[in-house]
Amino acid sequence: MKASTPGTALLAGALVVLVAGGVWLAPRLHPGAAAGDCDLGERACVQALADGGQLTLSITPRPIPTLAPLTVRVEISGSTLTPTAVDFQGVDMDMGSNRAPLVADATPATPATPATPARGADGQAARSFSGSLQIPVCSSGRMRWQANVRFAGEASAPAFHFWSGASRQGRPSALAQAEVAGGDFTLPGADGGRVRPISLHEFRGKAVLLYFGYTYCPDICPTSLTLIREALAQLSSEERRRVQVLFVSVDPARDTPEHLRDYLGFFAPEMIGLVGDREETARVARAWGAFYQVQPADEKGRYSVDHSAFTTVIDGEGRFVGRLAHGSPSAEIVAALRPLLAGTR
Ligand SMILES: [Cu+2]
Repeated sequence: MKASTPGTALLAGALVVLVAGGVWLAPRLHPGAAAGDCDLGERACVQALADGGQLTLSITPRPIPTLAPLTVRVEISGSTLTPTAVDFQGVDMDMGSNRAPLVADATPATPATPATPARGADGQAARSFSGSLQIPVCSSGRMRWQANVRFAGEASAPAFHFWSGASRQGRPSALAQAEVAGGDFTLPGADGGRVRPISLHEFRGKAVLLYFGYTYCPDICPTSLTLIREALAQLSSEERRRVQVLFVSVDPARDTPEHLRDYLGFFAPEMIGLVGDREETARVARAWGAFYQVQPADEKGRYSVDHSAFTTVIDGEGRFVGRLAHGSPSAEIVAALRPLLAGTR
């Protein structure tokens, strides 16, 4: 289609208005870039709005649970804007689109005391909205999220941030303990060019790092594997021979032993990938305290798998030693391995 000159001018004019409008809207709806510093995982966060109003967003329960529903609550006062939804996005990794639609809370009929309800700067009663959703997790460790409140008319407030999992201050110590049944297991894996059943007990005498993940994982697994690779590089060749990394796929529908071998070879050739059927995978994960949940596929059939992202440390007797939280620096991984390699435990 070819636009006439007046049509083009009109379009250009509309574009100028749109851009100018956007420029005008942007600073007005983004008055507090520092709002992102408020951690919703710790408290309710407040933002000033363009029209002098005030927006408060809170999430319960806290600490933010994993794989459990969240209730979000938006309170707005002194503003004509109407919030319609809160969009949640993973900051460290793309976890898809997660929207909590907001429904206006019923206005309290008669305030119990003359002082209520809360009033905004202009003296208008605060309106409140709530919704709930479940945010996916790919980590039992902390994971950064952002929340954007959307308004009718598609405008959205700047991002609020929060962390799921452990709080910002309380990062788990290097080796966390857990109630783990553990035990031997056997799953198909690629041993060089040959696929065969591989058992944990084959690695007696070695320190084992056991990780549950999947090769399509966009961010969390590669991060963990990179840190493990860095840790392995810090060991002497003698120490390194006595460490075995086992990567159990939580995505048996897509991962194969060969695919895992090629993927893991990128990080360290001695890592072994194991992939069983659904039941076997679930049994091993349960025994070692890992969890995962396959998410619904999008229209193109793509899906992600939420999963715990700690690394389990197992001693030379096949016993649980502890867990390294996701993102543990390589030095912490080495520190967890050294006592096992030295035979001091
Ligand atoms: Cu992953």
